[in-house]
Amino acid sequence: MNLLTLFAIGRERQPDKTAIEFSDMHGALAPQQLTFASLHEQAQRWAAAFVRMGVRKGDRVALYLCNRPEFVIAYLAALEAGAVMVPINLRYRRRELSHILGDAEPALLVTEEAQVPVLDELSVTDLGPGTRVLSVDRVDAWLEGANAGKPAESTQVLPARAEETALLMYTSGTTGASKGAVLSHNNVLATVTGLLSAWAWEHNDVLLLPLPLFHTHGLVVGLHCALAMGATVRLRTGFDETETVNILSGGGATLFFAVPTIYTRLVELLAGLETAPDFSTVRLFCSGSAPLPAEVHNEFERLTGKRILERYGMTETGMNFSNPYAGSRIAGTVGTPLPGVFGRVVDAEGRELPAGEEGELLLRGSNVFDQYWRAPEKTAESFVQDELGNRWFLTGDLARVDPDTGYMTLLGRRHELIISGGLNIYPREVEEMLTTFPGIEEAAVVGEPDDVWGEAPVAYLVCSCAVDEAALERYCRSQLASFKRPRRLRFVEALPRNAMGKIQKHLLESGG
Ligand code: MLC
Ligand code: AMP
Repeated sequence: MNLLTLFAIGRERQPDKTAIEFSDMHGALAPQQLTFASLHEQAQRWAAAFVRMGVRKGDRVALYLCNRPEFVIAYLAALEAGAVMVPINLRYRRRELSHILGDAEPALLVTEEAQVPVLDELSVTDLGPGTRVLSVDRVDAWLEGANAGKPAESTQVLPARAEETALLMYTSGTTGASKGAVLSHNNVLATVTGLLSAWAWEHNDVLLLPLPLFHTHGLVVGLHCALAMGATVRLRTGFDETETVNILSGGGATLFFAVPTIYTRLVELLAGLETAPDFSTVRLFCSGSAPLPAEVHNEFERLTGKRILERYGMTETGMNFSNPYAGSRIAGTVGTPLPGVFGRVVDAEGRELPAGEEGELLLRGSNVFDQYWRAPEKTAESFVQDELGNRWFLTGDLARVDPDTGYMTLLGRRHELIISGGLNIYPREVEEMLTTFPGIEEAAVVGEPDDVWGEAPVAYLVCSCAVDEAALERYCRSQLASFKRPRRLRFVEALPRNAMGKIQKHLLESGG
């Protein structure tokens, strides 16, 4: 079994049914509807072209695309060609792109015309000599060129084995540079099959998906489950409050998956309406990727009568824990392990702790990735073996299991990490960038609570001369994805340090 064989089950159930219904909230791209059969047929044509362009088994195919049907076609085509798909966050700028492209060395970078200005900033060395760039907006030209007059049998590729790599997904690293999590077909299949049963997916489900396909939440939890089940995805380029409420109250979706920031914004909108919209045809609202505040959880239920199901996942592991589909969904918890996932909470010495005590969460199961791409040391640091020889992944998440309910609560992170609107920001990366700006001698970035984003990065700066804040903001925007730039700057004489000289960030976080 590989991902394509799983998707074939969904497709063959009703080939003429709509797989993807797409519309662009910005109006730049035309609306589209694609059946399962036509999605498959196009993916095969693209795959043949990829192979003829030289893509070989195990090669990387990077996608730098917004949510659009061509993302799905290119992804399936990459798998059909035996390649590994590398999704890239569309908000990444030159520095972040150049790191990923240099590390993954993709044979193809599939992109779109709207990204040309960003890609134009890349030099030949950023791109690498072996990377060919294709625009999905010029598909006819390269499909014709690649497929002209060549026999179809030359493009046959052996089906992937379950242990072969399907995805290389970059996650921000504690050291500043992002690292690629190598996910096999088997890893992703474990999450998908676990979720299909845990959340009672049905083939007549319709999922409204505003989340980006370049992260696990949109890609694996959303798209993969729908393709496997033969359910329809209403794919959007982003989140629009009004359209979302209209679709959900108009019977246009049975499932809605989102990050807490989206629920916060929905609650704000719903609270201002005179009559509450009727969401009775939506059978499941899910939240994940960041902590859902209990207040938002309860307020959403008060306004809609629907209780959100919160679950917990990671790029490296897919989905791990979930509140129950049938049963009590407890605010502030992520529920119990999904089928086939094992978790244990350990102390600083790695000893397993009883329920009720707080420690780091370790995970194992078929869903857990095997290694970071070309980073054996990072991989070695990220796993420990128990007395039975089982290999456990150190999640870095601090957790406690309730002794009565068995539900887990996440309490924070062992490493510094800011989660803003479901997107990860590692302070170290932002600090390193800030100190390359003239006049900034030292920088410390901390997360501060934010009503909408959950957390927002704030920079404490020690400067040798006056810094032009507007110029610094422009610099940040040119160097970093915009969501990572500090929302506030605080100029200080010195950063608080302990006797060892280590910056004491907790003093900054409390406003020191
Ligand atoms: C956008 N902006 C953000 C931001 N998203 N700022 C901080 N944090 C964010 N997350 C900023 C932009 O930089 C821009 O700033 C302004 O907001 C408007 O941008 P936009 O593109 O119009 O924003 P919007 O469409 O409203 O996006 C909000 C959002 C989006 C919540 C829909 O952030 C989002 O899709 N988040 C989810 C990401 C996700 O899928 N994470 C899952 C990772 S997987 P300016 O100044 O330029 O105007 C994972 C594992 C698991 O974590 O368990 O799922
Ligand atoms: P990423 O590296 O982008 O995949 O983010 C994974 C991290 O998101 C996890 O390690 C958690 O810290 C966090 N996360 C995911 N889901 C939840 C949740 N429901 N509650 C709190 N944190 C979460």
